[in-house]
Amino acid sequence: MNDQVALSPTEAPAKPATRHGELLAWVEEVARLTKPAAIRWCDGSDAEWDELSAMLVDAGTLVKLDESKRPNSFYARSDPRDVARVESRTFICSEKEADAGPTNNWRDPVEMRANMQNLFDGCMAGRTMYVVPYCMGPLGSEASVVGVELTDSAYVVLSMKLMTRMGKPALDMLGDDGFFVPCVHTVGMPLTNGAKDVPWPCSDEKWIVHYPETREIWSYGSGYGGNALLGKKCLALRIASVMARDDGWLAEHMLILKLTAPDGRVHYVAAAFPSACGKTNMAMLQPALSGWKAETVGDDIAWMRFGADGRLYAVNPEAGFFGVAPGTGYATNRNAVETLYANAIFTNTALTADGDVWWEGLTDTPPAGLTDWRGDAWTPESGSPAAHPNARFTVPASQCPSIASEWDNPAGVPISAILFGGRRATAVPLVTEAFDWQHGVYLAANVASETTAAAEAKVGTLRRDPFAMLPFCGYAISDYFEHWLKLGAGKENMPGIYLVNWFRKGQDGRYLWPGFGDNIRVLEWILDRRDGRVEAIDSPVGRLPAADGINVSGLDISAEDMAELLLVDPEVWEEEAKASARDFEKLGKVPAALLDEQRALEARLAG
Ligand code: GTP
Ligand code: SPV
Ligand code: MN
Repeated sequence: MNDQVALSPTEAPAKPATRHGELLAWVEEVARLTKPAAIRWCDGSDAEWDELSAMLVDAGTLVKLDESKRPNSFYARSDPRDVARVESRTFICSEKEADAGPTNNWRDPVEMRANMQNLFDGCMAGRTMYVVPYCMGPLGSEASVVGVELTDSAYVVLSMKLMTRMGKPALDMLGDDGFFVPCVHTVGMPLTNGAKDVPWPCSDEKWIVHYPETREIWSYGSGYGGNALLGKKCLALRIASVMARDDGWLAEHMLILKLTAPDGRVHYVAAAFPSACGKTNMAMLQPALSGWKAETVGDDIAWMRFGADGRLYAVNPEAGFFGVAPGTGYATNRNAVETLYANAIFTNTALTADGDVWWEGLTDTPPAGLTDWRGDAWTPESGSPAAHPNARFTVPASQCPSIASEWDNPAGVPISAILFGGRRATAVPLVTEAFDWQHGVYLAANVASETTAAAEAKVGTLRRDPFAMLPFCGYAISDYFEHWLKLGAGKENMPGIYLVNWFRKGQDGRYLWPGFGDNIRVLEWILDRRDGRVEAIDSPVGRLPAADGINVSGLDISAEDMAELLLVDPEVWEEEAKASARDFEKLGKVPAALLDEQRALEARLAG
């Protein structure tokens, strides 16, 4: 029998396939508030996907791509005002303001709840409320977390099917009384009095609201990924980071990569770079050095816990990739392009005349007859990009040609090295090894990056983004530093910590490092360090490769460029250290150990 029901709440009782009393009561309560025309329990089946995608094609939300070119794939154009995460509208509503810390927007939870009650009253009128059970992490694993998202967006339902373990298996895992994170999402455009729908409903008013203590999420007004797919940044990072603090683990904005050396040594690394700074690319890296093999475990989020052997093991809680499209091509990321052969949703790319998608960087020359992300005819003379810079693809991870066989293993993979990085045109060397765990935490706390199109703010200005978690830490960042310090203190088997920078530029404004597949050269050095096979040179900021430490065989790079990539300029670093000290003051009560590191850096620079 089919478990799906599409019934008006006023009609015969809906028949959800669960006897979870708390869940049933909560769904009813939210329906009473939001007043949808119907409730539908999603089972995650292919039949459900077919039905909802056909419905969205009829509604004009999705365009079906040419079945012979890209089977079972769809294209969406968002409202131009709904293209990225809205950090200014993201709130952490902890009971105490100090627990949200100075880098999060805080509101009193009591006031916020009242505000949400008003805002959500009748917000789903004329729409279906979908009940979307999903699991972050492998099904059946004790370390996984079940969420249930109530949403009035079928686009969100389809995206959740690609990005998570969604539907019946998640509901089954929940049982009759399991824990789940309640997540309520609306596009914030009720269809009252028979109002006509639009292809991409959303609201000018946006609220992305988290209650960390009670592990709840409410999201209003946006259909964009990070604002609307609540399992991702809201649950797997903001709420999970709080759970991780409470229970002694880590929820991080990190890719997970498996590397096999030519001699068969296997290492796993995790890497945190801010949004649109290269995680997906590194997760799918195609090694430029022969003999190396790279496989993908995760591209955006890592949950890390200690194993019985005292090592840190990482799990990718997601089941799909929500990746930046522009810049993704055969030359930079062949694995991503090949992952996208079918069963994908593309949002805000350009559409080709023959029913396929295109974006800057997919091919060198754009095909003729493109329609841009705004829906206008586009030519290279149009003066603006055909794809929005934050255009994204959504696709199952299992389709990736480089996916590692252990990618959905509940035990996770043991991490040898953790990399941090950002877009730094100046100052920061290609790679720096932390002296020890505490120094590594200091380096990570000082990650800064030139901003990208993944969030609403201006692109290209340098901002401090500790651990690449600034927009995603669900509690006070100073407490988060403390958590990291404690977690590694006195432990022998901790991963090494490395600061990397693929984005250093020369005087002439060009990137000094080729990046992408050539990043294996840096990874080789890092893993050789882990295996005690290569020396490093102490500098005031950390340990660096020797002048000839990075394997550049087969690479066309001048000795001058290489020297500049590894340069630690004392004058520049005097300024860097001052900036770090200034920024620490903005981060709340930074742990004493990091202030010690700050003074130690200043002392080494004064030398
Ligand atoms: P989120 O999904 O927003 O968290 O981003 P991400 O960190 O996964 O970023 P992604 O890998 O999608 O990279 C975004 C942009 O960085 C793309 O335009 C890439 O072309 C560019 N990029 C990635 N790796 C490199 C690199 O090694 N060198 C240079 N120069 N650019 C890179
Ligand atoms: C990011 O912005 O870091 C992303 C995309 O990975 S989103 O899920 O929208 O946050
Ligand atoms: Mn991300």
